[in-house]
Amino acid sequence: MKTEVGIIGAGPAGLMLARILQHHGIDTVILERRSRDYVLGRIRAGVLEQGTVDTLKAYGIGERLMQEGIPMDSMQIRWNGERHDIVITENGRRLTTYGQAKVVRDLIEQREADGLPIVFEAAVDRLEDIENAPKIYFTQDGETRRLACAFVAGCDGYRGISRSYIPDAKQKSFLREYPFSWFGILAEATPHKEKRGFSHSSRGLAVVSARSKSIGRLYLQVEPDFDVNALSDEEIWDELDLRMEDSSGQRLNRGPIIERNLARLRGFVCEAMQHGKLLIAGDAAHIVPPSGAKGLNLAIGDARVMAEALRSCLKTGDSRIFQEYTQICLRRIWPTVHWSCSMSDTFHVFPGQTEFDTRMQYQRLNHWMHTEVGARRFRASMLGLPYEI
Ligand code: FAS
Repeated sequence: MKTEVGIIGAGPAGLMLARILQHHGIDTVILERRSRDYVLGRIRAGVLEQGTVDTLKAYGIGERLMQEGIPMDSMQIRWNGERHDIVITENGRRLTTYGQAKVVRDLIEQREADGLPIVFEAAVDRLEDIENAPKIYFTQDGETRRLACAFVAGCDGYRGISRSYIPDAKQKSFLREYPFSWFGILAEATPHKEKRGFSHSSRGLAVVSARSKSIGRLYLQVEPDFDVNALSDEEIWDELDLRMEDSSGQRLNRGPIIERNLARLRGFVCEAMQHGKLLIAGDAAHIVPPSGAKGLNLAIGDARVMAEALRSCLKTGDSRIFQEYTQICLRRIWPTVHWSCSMSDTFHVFPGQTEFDTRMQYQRLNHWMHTEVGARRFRASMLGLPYEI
């Protein structure tokens, strides 16, 4: 097989990159190790920054997003049994709740409608000659096949293989593991208007959000290796109500829990995002704790820069953006990782945390909710940084 850009991974980064390159008339092949159903069934992110919404719309993937997306104009933050609201729209910019599974579905269905190749159940095993004439070797139906390309886009997530082909990736990688995980549930329960957002409680963080008008996405801070089947549905709702306690006395709307998963919390950045004709993007290069709801949004931001770097190389021979790819992406990655880690440091209860530590967390929450400069910082960070490209 031959193409201009070989893309490893059919997640948000790989699919968005392919869509933008298609717009510029650049051939791509996407190689995805999982099945189509598996990729479409993965429940992950859910909050889109305005920039992500605008990018999807700019490349013709906005129709269902406009119909089904739920605008999020304010957030509720709870701590010490009190609820505090903050408006998070600014100059027409806002957050939109629209599940990652729907973003991936829309991008895959559009690509298939355009008759463009996504090879599912094709696990990339190795890369060759990425300095000159890259070749991607992958296994499909037990056979090893080869894709020759001008450039390789490593969009294969945190556990993908592409980062390992960047010589200085190991020593330029920085990792922080948090001593807890997020136990996430999907529930057939209409999200309660007066009971949503983030809550800091002495029992640990809780997050209540919506995936649609009838499906709730809720999280509890748990031990790192928590057994997702340890609690009954009733016990989970009781724990969520305890942590979302405020003076209103209201409780969450309950319903059957249809999905349970566990996400480890870590912050990770690899400051080496390219080597030869290989560029990496998204979770292959960085991981943010989900507390900032930034993982998917950062992946889209990287895809925009990579698409422009490859377009200018392939269409005009100008390699300036290609050479600067890593630095341009890092200018958005580190501040976003910092914000997501600040949210994690503020809302979670850490092992051995003292009452003094808790009051420091209250102070930061107070600063964000009730000071002009703090609220501006909170709003700007939640809405996301502007794009350079
Ligand atoms: P992805 O991991 O989405 O995609 C990589 C793709 O590459 C996968 O489909 C994988 O199968 C494929 N692949 C890997 N190795 C391959 C190989 N050798 N050959 C071929 N294909 C290969 N982010 C938020 O913003 N908010 C959230 O609430 C949130 N919740 C999350 C919950 C969980 C459980 C997880 C795991 C992540 C969550 N995230 C969240 C982060 C998540 O949304 C990521 O940031 C996002 O998927 C990144 O997209 P990609 O970089 O495309 O990587």
